[in-house]
Amino acid sequence: MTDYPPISDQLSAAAEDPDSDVQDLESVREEGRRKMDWAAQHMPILTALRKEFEADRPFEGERIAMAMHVEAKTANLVELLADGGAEIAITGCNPLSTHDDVSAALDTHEHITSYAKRGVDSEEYYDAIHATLDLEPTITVDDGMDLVAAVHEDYPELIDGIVGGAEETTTGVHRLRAMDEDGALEYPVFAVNDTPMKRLFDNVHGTGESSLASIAMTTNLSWAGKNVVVAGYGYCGKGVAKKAAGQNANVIVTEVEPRRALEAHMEGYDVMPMAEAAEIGDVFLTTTGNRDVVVEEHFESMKDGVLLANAGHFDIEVDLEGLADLAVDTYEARDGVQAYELADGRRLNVIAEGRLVNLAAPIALGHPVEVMDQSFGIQAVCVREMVENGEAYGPGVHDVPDELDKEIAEIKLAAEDVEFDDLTDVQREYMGSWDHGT
Ligand code: RBV
Repeated sequence: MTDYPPISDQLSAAAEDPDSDVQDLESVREEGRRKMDWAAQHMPILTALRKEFEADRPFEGERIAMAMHVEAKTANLVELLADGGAEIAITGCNPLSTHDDVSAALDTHEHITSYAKRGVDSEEYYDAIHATLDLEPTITVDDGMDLVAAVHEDYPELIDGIVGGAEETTTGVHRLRAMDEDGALEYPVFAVNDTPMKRLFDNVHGTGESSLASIAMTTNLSWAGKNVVVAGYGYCGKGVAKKAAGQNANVIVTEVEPRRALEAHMEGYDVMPMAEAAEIGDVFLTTTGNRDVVVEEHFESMKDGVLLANAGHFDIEVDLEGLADLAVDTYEARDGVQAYELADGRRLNVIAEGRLVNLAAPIALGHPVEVMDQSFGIQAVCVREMVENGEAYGPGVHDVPDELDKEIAEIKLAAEDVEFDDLTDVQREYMGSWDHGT
């Protein structure tokens, strides 16, 4: 058992401290609820699933531990699962992405305990992860795999009671697959990230729009005419590049994978090594999921005033330790912007401490509501599938059944009043045959 307190206790204690600017808990919760209601108004998929889950109560008796970005859209997913019968303990999956008011609003629900708090240090972050596991979950829902890691490393005795899990993001799926290859993953986990309904929308449009919006709002700077260096041309990089080009930036892509480099080239972007891009870039945005993408040799050739931001999962894509070593001075240039001044006077500006810029910047709101409705719709039906058919899946990473992905697409199309065609019997037979040649 851990004794890490839920957000309500943390905020109540803070509100009593005369030096703190935390308001009374009731007002904080009301603001959180207001944000949730706004998001819910634009989440037709979760709204449709709510009707189903409230009627069927598919999660009755289940205990779900979750580590996700605790903000308004995620909160609607959490309540959906709770109102479908589950008992839930949730914490953040990034030290800076939690909205405390939303976390507090969630924590009022009879069947939800939220430990998420913004600005926690590394020890508190992991204490909160462990606190969710006190629930002895039957299901885990992760964004980045920190929960699965904590279960396997610190609480292996829980594994027998866990039916399965679901993973939200590219980096989490990547880590899970590495774990699976090592034979170390001991329960089934759905790769939610890899479904078309998630990755083609959330990773591309969500990351693109929200990263650029966060940077613009944090800096009050324009994209037009800037050289924007996008590191990595995966789904997230594609979105960032496309949206930056749409804002009249000159997009430069760096890649390590030849086909992706070629794809970016054929899309009309400049492709070059980071060492060259470093000399001409105005904004650097990493989306690789790897580490040490922008490092000392690059800092040394950058222009004065550049912006450095990360839209990949962890804060290791820009080598901040190396940058700190190089700097003669650092200071907060704006809320959410740390300036590193080098010996020759150049200032390199790091946004949101090199953490997920679309979620961790002070004014960040995460991906747009509509794309998270899709991603969380998949999460919800994956949890339902694990509860209903978990025994059909052995330990390891599993693709989400295509039928579930299509179910979410159909709910969304119906909500948007979009009708689409169906194959005729003749067409269906033709597509299944091999003997109709020229
Ligand atoms: N993401 N969540 C939000 N709740 O506002 N925004 C983005 C939100 C998820 C997204 O699905 C991505 O895969 C993951 O965050 C990266 O941590």
